[in-house]
Amino acid sequence: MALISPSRRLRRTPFSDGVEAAGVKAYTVYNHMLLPTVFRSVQEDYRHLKEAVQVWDVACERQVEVRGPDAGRLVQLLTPRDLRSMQPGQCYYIPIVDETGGMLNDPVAVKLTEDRWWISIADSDLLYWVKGLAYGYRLDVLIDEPDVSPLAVQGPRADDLMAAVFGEQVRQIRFFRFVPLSFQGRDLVVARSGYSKQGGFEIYVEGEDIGMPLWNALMEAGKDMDVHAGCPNAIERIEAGLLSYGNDMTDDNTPHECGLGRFCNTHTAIGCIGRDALLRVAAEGPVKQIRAISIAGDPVPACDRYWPLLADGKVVGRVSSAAWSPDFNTNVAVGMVRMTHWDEGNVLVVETTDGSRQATVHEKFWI
Ligand code: THG
Repeated sequence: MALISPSRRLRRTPFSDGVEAAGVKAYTVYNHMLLPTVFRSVQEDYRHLKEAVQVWDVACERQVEVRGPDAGRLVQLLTPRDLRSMQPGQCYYIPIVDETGGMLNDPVAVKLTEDRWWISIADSDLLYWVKGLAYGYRLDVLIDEPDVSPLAVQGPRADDLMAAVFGEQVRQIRFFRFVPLSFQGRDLVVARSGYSKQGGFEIYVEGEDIGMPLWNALMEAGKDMDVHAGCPNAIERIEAGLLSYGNDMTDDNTPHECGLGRFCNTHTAIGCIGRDALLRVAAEGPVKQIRAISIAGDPVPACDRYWPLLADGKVVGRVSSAAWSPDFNTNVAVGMVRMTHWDEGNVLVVETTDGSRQATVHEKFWI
């Protein structure tokens, strides 16, 4: 593919200088911002992520900050996940739906205090929907995109690296919890979370001026831990079944179709905009759903359009993401499959960009 022209619209991040110095080889665009996709090669990055520790510029996971007395009420309008038991210091993965139950985003919600939340968004312009609801419902809230840029530290040695920079207390942080920790005299939110299954943290870097100082401190402290710049890895995230909004699902899909029913409490999520629509679809159950798919043969090309899934020559689904997995010695993929063909072991045909292959449906992802 040709190169993408840089411009101001395609935003740099507080860590871009470090990313470039580390030899980034490719970017994608996410929330109108640069997101690295390759450093050494996708396969070398994958191996290193599973064996060492990486620092990821995920500043493109922008925050929608909701602040004010109606903040909690507004966040509950957005999601069918019941937020009543959520405490300050917790993060929740929340599907966000429109009035039809269609997915608008699948962010991580960060509850800072009762009346201050961050919604750490996937790739869609959620800010406008949130602002529109606040205005339409005349809520007492302020909504903006603050100067907050997540930096992820992921991999089996993440605890050691984070302890070297932030102190031993990082080891006590529980999954999807956060604590404020000091770096150069500034308190930063540090959560145990991240877009991989290798373990690690996300630092919500508040103030772009400390972006490079923190990046450099992590690289320096990690010298004897084989630290390297990394990024969300296409292979690992498919093995893990971590979904990518805009790729694997859109506003055409309900959370149930996405396999996110476990993050919905639609009966008790009073206020949720899509509640009535979701109660109807949840009663019937979805007729298609996200599945892990293995694709036979040599490594497949990048999946940059839907690949039809066929049974007896008829379309019964589509593949939306795929990659060669060195650890499982097969192509791993994410697909949406009709109910008639979604059972474990079902054998289908996938029409990839370079020809038809055998595809097998699985009920569980690989890791
Ligand atoms: N971290 C933060 N913001 C984000 C992402 C992130 N914004 C964009 C994108 N990623 C949002 N999508 C996801 C998808 C999956 C998860 C988090 C964000 C995730 N899922 C785990 C799982 O499904 O196993 C755990 C969910 C849970 O148990 O609550 O982590 O990565 N800040």
